[in-house]
Amino acid sequence: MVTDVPKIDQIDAFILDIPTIRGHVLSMTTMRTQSPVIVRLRCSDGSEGIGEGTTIGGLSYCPESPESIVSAIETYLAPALIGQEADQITTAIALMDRHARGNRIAKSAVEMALWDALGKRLGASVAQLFGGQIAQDMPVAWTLASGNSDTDIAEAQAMIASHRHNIFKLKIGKRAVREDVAHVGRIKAALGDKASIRVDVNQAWTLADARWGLKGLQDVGCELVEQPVQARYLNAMAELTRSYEIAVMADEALGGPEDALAVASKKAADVFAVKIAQSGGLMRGREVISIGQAAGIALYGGTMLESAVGTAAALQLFSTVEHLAWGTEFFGPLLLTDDILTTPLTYRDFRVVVPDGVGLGVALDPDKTDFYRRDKTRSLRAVAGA
Ligand code: MUC
Ligand code: MG
Repeated sequence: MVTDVPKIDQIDAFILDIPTIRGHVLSMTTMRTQSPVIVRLRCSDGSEGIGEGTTIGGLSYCPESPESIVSAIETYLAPALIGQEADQITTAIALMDRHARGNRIAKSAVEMALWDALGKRLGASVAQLFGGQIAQDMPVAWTLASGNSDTDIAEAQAMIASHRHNIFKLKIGKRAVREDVAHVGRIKAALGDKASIRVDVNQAWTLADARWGLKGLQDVGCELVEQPVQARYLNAMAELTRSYEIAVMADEALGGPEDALAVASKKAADVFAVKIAQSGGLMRGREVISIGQAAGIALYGGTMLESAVGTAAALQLFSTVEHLAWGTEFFGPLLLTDDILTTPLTYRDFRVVVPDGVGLGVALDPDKTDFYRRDKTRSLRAVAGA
């Protein structure tokens, strides 16, 4: 008997524009809207998968934008994959790499949809496809980035009181180093031992700034500094890693397994912030995790401030990782004024819960996606043929 092998029939990508709950002030931009790209992939047997490719602040964070992600998928990745066997994800990854250099976030969004569809066909979660779920939930940090110390303190106190977060990442790097250190010190003094305080500089400092900064930050009780200098300055990262007690985390320096190997061999970080999109997909993200584990580098689940679809993918993958020493920051959906799932993800007791179910374990609410869709001429229902 010949069984029909499901083929990839259709791949659609569209941008949502969802307001954030407040301005999110980063060293390179202030976000007031997040624009996730949602991918919907349909297979010849009727099975479907969804994925997400999201970046931060237009083109200010990395070389991909929401518009470039859609364009790369529609113009290059989808034509390369239509007609291919939907189960052959490794082949699909190789084909995408052959047809397009870079464009990691676009590739990641398509790959995510392939894993979701495969899981649904097999009746398995994506965590099962990656070897099996170990964790049911995981610690989840919140980013304080209002731009004002008093507002940040009030926000953190409310989060602690409601048992939503007690790990806080402060976005710094926009002001002078001493002002930033004073800002972090005020927040740590107000919250005391009730909170873990970390900072993300998003590459804004020179090495000289960073020497002052790391010394000042560890003196005020900050536990970790993320990407203090430019991603390509691995020697500077290595100097900072060995010179101070405060942990140094690589984020923008990690664009996939090759970068992870370079950071590890230069001893340029104590911690990897592993992001699926920045790694180029779940498979590459898993490889970055393995390189970190092999090198004795601690792990942290990072975010591109994805909506709930990308966040669910991260929960599925990281639930298979044995030890996440620094927890996660999978709070993306909470930064948005609205959720796009039929059943939102669960945040409780300072943790985020891995969704149950097949594939990514989540479903899009078509009313919400229609409402937030930038190109409103085609609704999700029309795309789905429903
Ligand atoms: C980044 O650089 O880590 C993650 C959390 C947040 O607030 O911003 C992002 C990006
Ligand atoms: Mg970062």
